[in-house]
Amino acid sequence: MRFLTAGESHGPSLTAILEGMPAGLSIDRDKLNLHLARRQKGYGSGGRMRIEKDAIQITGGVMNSKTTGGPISLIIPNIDYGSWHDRDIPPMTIPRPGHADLTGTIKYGYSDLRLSLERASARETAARVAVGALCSQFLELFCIKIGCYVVRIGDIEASIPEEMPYAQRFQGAELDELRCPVPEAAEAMRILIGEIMQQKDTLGGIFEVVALGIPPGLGSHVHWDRRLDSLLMWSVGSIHAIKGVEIGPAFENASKPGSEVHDEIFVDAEENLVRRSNNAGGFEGGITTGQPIVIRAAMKPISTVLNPRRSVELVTGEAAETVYERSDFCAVPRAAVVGEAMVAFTLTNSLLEKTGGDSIDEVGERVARLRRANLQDIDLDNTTWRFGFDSE
Ligand code: EPS
Repeated sequence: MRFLTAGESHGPSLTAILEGMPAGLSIDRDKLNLHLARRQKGYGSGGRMRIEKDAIQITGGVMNSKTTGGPISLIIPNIDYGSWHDRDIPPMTIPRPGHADLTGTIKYGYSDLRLSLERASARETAARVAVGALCSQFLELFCIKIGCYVVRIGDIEASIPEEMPYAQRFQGAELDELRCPVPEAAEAMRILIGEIMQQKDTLGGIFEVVALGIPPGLGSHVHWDRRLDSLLMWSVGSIHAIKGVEIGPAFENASKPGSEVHDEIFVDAEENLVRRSNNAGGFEGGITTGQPIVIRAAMKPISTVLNPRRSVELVTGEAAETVYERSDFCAVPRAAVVGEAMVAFTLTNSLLEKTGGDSIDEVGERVARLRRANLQDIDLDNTTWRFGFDSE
């Protein structure tokens, strides 16, 4: 499977084309729109979110609410286009530190920095969420559920009790404007964002995306670009302003001895091979263990800071301060929903790579036959064997 997006932040629309979805998947457009609305929530957004009311138009690959197997084309109109179309706008000549204004202009030789801004803008993530929402409808057929929540904004950390079930975390996140499942922490985050808005500054943070019900055996240890944990890190790391991604508590694990990190293996009464911890975040050797997949991502503070930053006027070469651009103050809750979408796409792709299948029925039969982490599914010879290569 693959997908492309096209469109500028203030252009007529965003477009996504998703190729490789099997035929026969029922698509609920209202549910897709719900995912778009989830991405638009979140205290700390700027004025743009009051303008846009994202809604999907499906213009290819879905007929009578079912996928045909053809490329699926999704369009999300930009309502704000109306206020930009055919207007004369002042030149933008002072690059904002942290944004793609300068790097994009150096690379593409633009005549105005705004050309960088238009495509670099995180507005593009609406199209990714549309794709991810479609993939989630596919994964739900196989009882795979993905959710996300915020664990840090600035220096406020939500200490989520380890025993809090994921379902409760997801539910708590859906009910909170900051997508934080710990109410006291959410309140502190809200106050902090309020202060940062007053100070005309911005904040980043950390979110978690968790996938439940994943069968063991997706991904592979045999080659670098087939390790599913690294594919997930890539896909989440590709989201605007994401500068770090870890699988499980990877950075915390790095300071502990192995005896405290690796998830010991036990057999339960039904002969399932089970773990009592999940420090591996759902992966061993780049392959899913069947445990929840846990991905954590660090988002830098939004780079459009209302407080002027020192920069350079590129026409004169003089030192200059950045000028006001409308933007968000904190977008971590929204980035979490985008993270969920990227994980949904990457896992759908991985499941389809494992099963193949052109129609949902074919995929369903093959998913049902996947090996599980159960003694019955493991067929070891238990005899001495010759370690040999035919290299001479
Ligand atoms: C963005 C700047 C803001 C954000 C935008 C991303 O838009 P504007 O420049 O129009 O005020 O609101 O995000 C969205 C519009 C969105 O839908 O997420 C940027 O520069 O990245």
